[in-house]
Amino acid sequence: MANLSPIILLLALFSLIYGNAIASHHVYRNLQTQQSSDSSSNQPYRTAYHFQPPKNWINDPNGPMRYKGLYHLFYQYNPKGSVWGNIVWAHSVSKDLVNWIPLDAAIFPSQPSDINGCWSGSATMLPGGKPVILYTGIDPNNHQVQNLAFPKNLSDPFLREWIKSPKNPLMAPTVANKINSTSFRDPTTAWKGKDGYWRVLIGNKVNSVGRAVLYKSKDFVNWVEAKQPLHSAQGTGMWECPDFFPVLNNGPINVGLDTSVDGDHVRHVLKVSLDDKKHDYYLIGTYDASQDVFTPDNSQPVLRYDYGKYYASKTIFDDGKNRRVLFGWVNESSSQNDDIKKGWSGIHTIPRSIWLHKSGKQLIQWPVQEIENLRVNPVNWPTRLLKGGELLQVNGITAVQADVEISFQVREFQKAEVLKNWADPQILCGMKGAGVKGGIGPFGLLVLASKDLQESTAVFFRIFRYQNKNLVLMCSDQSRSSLNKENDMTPFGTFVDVDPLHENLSLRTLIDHSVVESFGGEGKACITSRVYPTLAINEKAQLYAFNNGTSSVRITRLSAWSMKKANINGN
Ligand code: DQQ
Repeated sequence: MANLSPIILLLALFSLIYGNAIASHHVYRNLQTQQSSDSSSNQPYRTAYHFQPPKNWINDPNGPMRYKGLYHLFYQYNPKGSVWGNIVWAHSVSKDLVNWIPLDAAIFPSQPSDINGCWSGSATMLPGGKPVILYTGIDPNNHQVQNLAFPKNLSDPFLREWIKSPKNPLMAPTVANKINSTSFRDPTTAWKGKDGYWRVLIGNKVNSVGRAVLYKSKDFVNWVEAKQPLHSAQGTGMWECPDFFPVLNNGPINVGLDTSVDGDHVRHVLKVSLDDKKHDYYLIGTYDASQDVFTPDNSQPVLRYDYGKYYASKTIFDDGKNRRVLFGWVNESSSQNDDIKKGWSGIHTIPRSIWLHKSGKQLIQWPVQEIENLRVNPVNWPTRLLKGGELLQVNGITAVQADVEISFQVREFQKAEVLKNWADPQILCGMKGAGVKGGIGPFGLLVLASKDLQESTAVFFRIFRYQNKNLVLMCSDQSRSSLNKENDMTPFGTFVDVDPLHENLSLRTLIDHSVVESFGGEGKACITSRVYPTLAINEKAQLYAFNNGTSSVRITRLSAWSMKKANINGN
């Protein structure tokens, strides 16, 4: 019962405040060990438990792998500034996917085939547990080509030094293959067929047709393009950072498969990062290994990993815990000028376990269990009713750095607003923000809120009646997250495939200074937002549960924790 201090505001007051608005090696040595001046007073937006280097620009996660009990994360990094450019593979290692040890850059321009940049790629474990990396190099003509690198010393668990194949590039655009030299990048982890050939996908486009070009090799050095791409889709534009992996059909939750596993018990996932939209889409389908064709259940990519800010992700099979883990990049929503001023740009999400939902229709994502080791000072509420117009403060936690799980039982279904015509959920979230009173909902959390609610980010549900069914909308509405209107504060949203008549509606939100990572319906829908409050910073940030509908809902669970700082950069 402790820590439950209700502040009951009249709906009118709530609406008044909140409503209406809706090079050479030594150049790259020690590049990560220099600390930025990131004391929380002058850097309120640096995160405490999300992955980010001390300074400068980062983007895509590259070549994640597990080797000799250590997780390796490489990532696209600009050693010289906080905007994209001069791209190398920076490198960190971890025992638990939460705390990281920074190492020197692993791959940086050093041969003609990558002299203008070392772009994204993936690691593959060869027989005998030998890791190799395939990555895109930018050659002297600014052509995108694929290169191979392997560890200098396999007995070093840190895999500090990487040697490049003298045969690079191994795959290149030529007059004969007619591949567009500026749209040919981001090799996947390779998988091995029963015929003993390795296969790898390279992202590509021909006019507006996005393609996953397939290459095959017996020895990982000599690669031959297959007659047809594994898959392609009209009108989708360039496919960046493809990822292709098997998932267990109807298997236990949180169990993953090695990338080369195939069989009747398996379905396959093809993820593509659509350059035109800057979102990660995935298709679930059937892989015919004899023909090397992937037939998705839906012809066009419609499902997204994350309906907020999230891109260029990549998975690995974690053989230590028998699970598949997803890494992704979250860009800033602030202006480039602000990024230059703060001296850094970009973070990664908390790594997520990923598996196929029992319906077979979608994937489920959940933060890796290890992140729970950062939880301290739990606050638990007893079951209670949250009436229409009620706002309850969650006391007793560090609201700027928290992990919150809340579940709602919906009642009074007759009060649901009727949705006559299908609408884009993101647009619906923009039209019907947290301040727009509804029937059932909006209800959820106000995070990173200032004392007077001038600033807050609302993560919430709203239930509609559509074609005689209950339709659950989930929004992450940052339109009032900051008094600084130069940030991109477009609200995000998606529908969640949960039937609130028979199930409680759950929401988990990871709050970390400038990132709000939310998981609705036990991982059926994810939305990541970047926010830059001016008032709700550090100890001034507050957390509330709210209901701005006319119907009351029952909070069946609220558990919240302060989160300790992770050790990410040796600090
Ligand atoms: N980022 C890399 C490319 C990739 C893009 C360059 C996706 O390899 O296509 O930094 O964010």
